[in-house]
Amino acid sequence: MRRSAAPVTLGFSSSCASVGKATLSPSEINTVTSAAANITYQDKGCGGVDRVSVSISGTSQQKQVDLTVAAPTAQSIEFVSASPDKICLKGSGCSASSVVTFRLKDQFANPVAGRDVTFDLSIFQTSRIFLRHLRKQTSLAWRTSLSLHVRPLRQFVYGPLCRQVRVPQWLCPLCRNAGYQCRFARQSCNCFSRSEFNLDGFNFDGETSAIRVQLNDRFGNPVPDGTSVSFVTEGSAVIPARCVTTDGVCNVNFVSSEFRPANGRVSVVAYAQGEESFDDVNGDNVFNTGETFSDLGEVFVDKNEDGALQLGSGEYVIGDPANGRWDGNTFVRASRVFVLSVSGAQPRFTTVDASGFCTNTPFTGVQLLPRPGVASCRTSAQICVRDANALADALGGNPVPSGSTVTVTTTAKGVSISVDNSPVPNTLSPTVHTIVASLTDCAIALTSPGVIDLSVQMPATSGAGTKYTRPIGTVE
Ligand SMILES: [Ca+2]
Ligand SMILES: [Ca+2]
Ligand SMILES: [Ca+2]
Ligand SMILES: [Ca+2]
Repeated sequence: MRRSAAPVTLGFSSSCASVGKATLSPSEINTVTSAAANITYQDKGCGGVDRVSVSISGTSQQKQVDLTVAAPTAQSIEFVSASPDKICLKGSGCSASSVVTFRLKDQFANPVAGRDVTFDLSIFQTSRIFLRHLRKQTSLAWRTSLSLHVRPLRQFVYGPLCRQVRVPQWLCPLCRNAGYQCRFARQSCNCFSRSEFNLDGFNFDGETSAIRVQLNDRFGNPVPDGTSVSFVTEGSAVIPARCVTTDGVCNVNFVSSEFRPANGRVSVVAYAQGEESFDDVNGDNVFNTGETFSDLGEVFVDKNEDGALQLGSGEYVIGDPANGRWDGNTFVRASRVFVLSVSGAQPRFTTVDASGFCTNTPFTGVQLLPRPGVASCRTSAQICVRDANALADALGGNPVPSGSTVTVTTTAKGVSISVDNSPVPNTLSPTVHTIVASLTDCAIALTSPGVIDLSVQMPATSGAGTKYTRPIGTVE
């Protein structure tokens, strides 16, 4: 530009500067008294050829120069979105694929278009999760996206694997929800365990039995953290009545209190959202028509322990009747019985049948007759110990509280006497105990006969616990 006779104002602009991909500094020079006007051009991801214009203010005088700017360097990749933001195994109740979008950025945080982006999912790619596109070019919107698919394969653990294989953070929220399954069908599941079966709870409030519930998915792996488990009890209380899992497990307590069923037997059911288990005959990890499955019906508290729902007796909790179809979104459940054992009254003693089971026949006494000689210097008898709750007989009766100790003594001389199965274990049934009388010296007869006393020491739930002693026979 020729030198001007008088000061003028020059304005500078460029295509890239107008969209923020370059700066011109200064963009205007007010007074030009020298032959040249200098400005600084700074690239901010322009790329290609940028036309820089200079014009004299108030005139139509204008000049352009084309500046070749090196293409921007992609410096970072930014996660934009995943839609949907959760993927599941096919048939697990949500989409099995998701479109994940990224933005490629240069050193000035400007989007970079027209570049190939390669995606890699490490071990997921060929086995468990795969990508529809391994390479895509960023679009004019400077974005690229890929489809992420879950392929159900054996032994795939979404959550834990996400952590194990160092999948980028953005993927982890996707890798949840493999469907829940607690293996109730074969009744072999340890989903619902409790620390005490027969609590000293009929006479005392606040006796607790710790409940532990574990939920596994169809691969036997923990369900996602935060899975909610609800409890409904026939009597006493489960505190809290709901818990959420961590590593597939949550814990609550069964606590003795009113209401107490007259027979002391309290059914508790735990339930959670889940799927019906199935026999995966073809090994593809999804349910296929023709595969056998557990067709779950309503969730109910089986108050009378008959294994069936009686709608009229308040057993119903939630859910629909069995429908003959496999359901991927229903309620899995497990139930257990807790016994509120009586410790405030004399236990009952009944006989034991030839198979070793308790009968309801009162124990009327036994004569133990140990005699010198190998065969007979030792003799035994069995007795059934049950709590004072006679109403429980129809259901097999109630045991005394776990932890109760059973002991025998005798006034006979020249003999020792013992009883087994003490302390009373966790059980839902009355306990069978074998009383053994052995001559002190197998070659020497009893010095004198005597009475056998059997004692049941109740647990020290409140104070020392009551000790009940009764004669049950003689050693002669
Ligand atoms: Ca299958
Ligand atoms: Ca069903
Ligand atoms: Ca029932
Ligand atoms: Ca009951």
